[in-house]
Amino acid sequence: MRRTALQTLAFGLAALALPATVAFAQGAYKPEYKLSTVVGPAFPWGKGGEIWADLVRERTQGRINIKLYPGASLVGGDQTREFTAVRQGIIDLAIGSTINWSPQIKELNLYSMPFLTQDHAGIDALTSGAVAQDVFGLIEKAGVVPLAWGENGFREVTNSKREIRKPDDMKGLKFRVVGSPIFNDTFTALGANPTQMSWADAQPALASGAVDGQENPLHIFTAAKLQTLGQKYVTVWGYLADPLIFVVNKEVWASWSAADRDIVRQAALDAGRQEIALARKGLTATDDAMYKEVAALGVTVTRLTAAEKDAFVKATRPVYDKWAQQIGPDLVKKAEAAVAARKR
Ligand code: X2X
Repeated sequence: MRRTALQTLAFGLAALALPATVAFAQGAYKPEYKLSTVVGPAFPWGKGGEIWADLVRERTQGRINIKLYPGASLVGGDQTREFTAVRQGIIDLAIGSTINWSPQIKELNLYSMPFLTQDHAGIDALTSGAVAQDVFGLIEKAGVVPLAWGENGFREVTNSKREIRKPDDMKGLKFRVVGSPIFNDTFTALGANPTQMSWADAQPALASGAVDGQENPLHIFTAAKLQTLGQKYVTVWGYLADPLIFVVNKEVWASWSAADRDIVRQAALDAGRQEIALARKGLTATDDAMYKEVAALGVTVTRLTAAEKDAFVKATRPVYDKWAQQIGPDLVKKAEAAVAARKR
């Protein structure tokens, strides 16, 4: 029996649909996708993770179900192993600090160069345009899909012993620092004794007095209640702010439909914007409520004059120059130009 034109068309369509079905089976969606962050939703960073997960769940009608794993718990709290775990697929998605991923991508140390920029406009200049494009290119080359930027925030130095106004005040103090060697260099240049440990280990070390101080954004200070761990002195020196990067494992990314990938990317951009606003709340020229909030906890908050800050800039300049070579002079020059041209 001869087929009608309509039957031929229907047969053809069914045949076309077949490879699509196979492709769908290959890219089967998991019931749950694991999202890693270092801190939870009580902090802007973790809140950003919650917002991202919620937006994706809503906009995909539950097709993509993201669960937040704070405390870098998927890598046993060792935040410096997070990036590798994303690459390997142990972690599906992450919002990671440039500091924590620097051991794998040395160029991310750019954001840890002391006093490269000291204001939000400068950070915006380093997370957009040519610099951001280079950095995302490096992350992609390392085998992970970068989607959007967030921000941990300007990191201020705190301790239990005394007010810090000049580099000399740091002499002999023990500081917990994060997992990239540039922090050892910076604190050593200032005459302090740095010791590297994870955030999970930092809190007991502060509580027991094994270390005298640490450095972190004030939103981390208040949410983690560092004043209850003996931290009585905060110096606002704004020597660097670690941006956060929203990423997805490559295979997971490839397993999603193009429409779902668009949703996940847009949700990361939206969550990133909201997260940055939370991270800057109370820390701007027009709203400095956060400094008062910290002072109200009985903490001495020291805001340096430009001349006082300059002493720290000078003392850390050799570290800056050394790391500019390691990071790559071209990228550093691009970053300096972007900061100089920033819109204020
Ligand atoms: O460990 C820290 O200090 C923290 C929470 O700020 C980071 O993960 C970079």
